[in-house]
Amino acid sequence: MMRTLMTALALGMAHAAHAYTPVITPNGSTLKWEMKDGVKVFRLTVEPCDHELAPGSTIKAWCYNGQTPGPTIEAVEGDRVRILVENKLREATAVHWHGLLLPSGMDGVAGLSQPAIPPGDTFAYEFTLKQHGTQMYHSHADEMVQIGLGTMGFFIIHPKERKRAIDRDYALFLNEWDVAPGAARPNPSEMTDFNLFTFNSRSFPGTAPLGAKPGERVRVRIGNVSQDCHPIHIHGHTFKVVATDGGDIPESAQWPETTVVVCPGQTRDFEFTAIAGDWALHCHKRHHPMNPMGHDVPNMLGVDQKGVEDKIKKLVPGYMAMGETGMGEHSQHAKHMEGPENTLPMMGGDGPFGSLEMGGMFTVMKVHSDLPAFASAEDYMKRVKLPGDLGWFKNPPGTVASSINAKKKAPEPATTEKGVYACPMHPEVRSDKPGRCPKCGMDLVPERDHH
Ligand SMILES: [Cu+2]
Repeated sequence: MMRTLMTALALGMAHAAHAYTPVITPNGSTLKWEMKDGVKVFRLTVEPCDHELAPGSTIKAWCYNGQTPGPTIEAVEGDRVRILVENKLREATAVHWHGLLLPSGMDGVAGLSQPAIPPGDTFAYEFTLKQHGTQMYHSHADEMVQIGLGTMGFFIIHPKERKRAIDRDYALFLNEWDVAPGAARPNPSEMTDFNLFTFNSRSFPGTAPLGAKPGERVRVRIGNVSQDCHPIHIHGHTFKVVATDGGDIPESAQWPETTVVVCPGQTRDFEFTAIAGDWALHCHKRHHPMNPMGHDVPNMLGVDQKGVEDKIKKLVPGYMAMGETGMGEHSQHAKHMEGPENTLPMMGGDGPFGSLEMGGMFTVMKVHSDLPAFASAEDYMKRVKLPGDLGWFKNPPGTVASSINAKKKAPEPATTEKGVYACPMHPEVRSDKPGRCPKCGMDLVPERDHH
């Protein structure tokens, strides 16, 4: 508790009164509430909205408060909450509080636990939070269509007192969509064949990075109400899954992982100590860090297409024979070949060393010692929106893979990260050579090893 408060102060969080580190929902927001007679009152409006998946592609989704995922509800165990849900759809709805322990009549299943909320009406849900953890909310009326179009969000309940403080707390909602190239309306009838995969309803290169400083304790919460299980993988770290939507996992039952499978209807929280670098964080199914146009393409690997291109160009102007040496060239797709309007290229974003041949469920965990200070979670969500935000890691000299052929050797970046050794207890103490921490006398360890 004390350390959390101190962390909140150290981070310059505006609400130092929080007994917890506020959750950041990258590319999303946190739902504001008003205190009325000891009850935290939240307001959700379900309505159609235009939602940008990434620059260049906007879909017609169904949203809470104009966004998908809806704003993250954040509260504390023991709170009494009232959530007013206004229905601005043209069909009935209901909101289910997924994983919450509450009275049956507040569970939000239209027809089972309550009458559906008709268009134009507002229903009040009210209950006391009897647990803590990463829970979700989503539509529970015409589920296939309403959830398929984006009606989902996080419901995060902090414990009254956290046993182990966390410095950074992030939440990523998984979803997948079927949007025909050139179209804007996701097809909610699709069962298996999706072509857009998202973190917080954003596809790379539209995803905001997650930031931390070396040595900080980071929690990442993953929620999923899509059609598939997603193995979420982070590079350069090992982590422990510390909680599920059912509650905390006792420390004796946690084991190290680098990938956690999150299936529909599940949440998983994992924690790790941040190690300096720019680290990929993505779904490990090969088609999920990928955008449309990677779909149903004929396999041209190793096929000699000489002559074919010229012949087809006479019939289809602008035709390009692709795929002979691989599909990496698709990352340049948007630059040299027009796709249908409102369609993301199959892959491609700019990284510090060139084109990043990724799309979909892909983002970057940026662990930088010079990470800027943020006034609040809201401040982070406003300022950090795209992969290039927060800059790129300055690699220490001699730590970047490069050609062994002197002639082709790429020059190393001119600037280098200062300090490769850090104190295990005081991550702010950093040095470019081994030594002792002036604060506690412990040996400084290479940053990679100080878990
Ligand atoms: Cu996946």
